[in-house]
Amino acid sequence: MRIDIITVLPELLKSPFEASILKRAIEKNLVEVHLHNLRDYSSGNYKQVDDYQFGGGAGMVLMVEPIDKCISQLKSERDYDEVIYMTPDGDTLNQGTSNEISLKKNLIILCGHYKGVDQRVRDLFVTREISIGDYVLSGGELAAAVLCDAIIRLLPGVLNDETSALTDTFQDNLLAPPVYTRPSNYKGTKVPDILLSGDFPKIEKWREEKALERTQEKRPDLLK
Ligand code: 6GU
Repeated sequence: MRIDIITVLPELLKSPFEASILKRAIEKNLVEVHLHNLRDYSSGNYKQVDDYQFGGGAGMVLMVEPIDKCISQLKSERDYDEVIYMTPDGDTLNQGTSNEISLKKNLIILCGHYKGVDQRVRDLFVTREISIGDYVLSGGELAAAVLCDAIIRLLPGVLNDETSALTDTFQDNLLAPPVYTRPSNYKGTKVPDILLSGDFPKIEKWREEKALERTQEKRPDLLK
């Protein structure tokens, strides 16, 4: 997979890809992530990428021309499966969408800022609009990092234990069951006996029951 991220704040997006699982995925060549500073595609001496909105009103709008230039440049180099625009009025990201996007080869992710982008960007270039929840962030960068994490960890070979993404919370519309590690008795609070029993069919059944119980209690909406 290759991900090209277009942003006015590339610095904000560097560190998530320089640590832990995402870093390792890049080092193993399972994914390439390229950051593009929108300002590099602006014309004129002032490197302008945003402007006031027609009709008046507070807040700046990202201009269509620099975004067109950047996307056109990328598209001249390879075919893209999706141009994803990160915006609070997009479709809310969930595990199903993450699974689907993780199967794509080349993605462009455009980070919104200020009041967003000129509507013509959305009409002309964007194939999918994604939000990460019903709250407003200062820009699409942190949301893009969330999306990238959600999809990259699903790529084959990224997680050490290949089965571990399959047992994630949400992967079967259930929350994950409780987990424990040593010590088996911490100041009198004990790990459930069944987990120490070595009876794996029974442990599996216990985990399924607990997952269902937890989902019923915390997220009954997932069971509908
Ligand atoms: Cl994708 N962008 C911004 N600016 N705020 C958000 C968001 C995206 N998703 C939730 N809030």
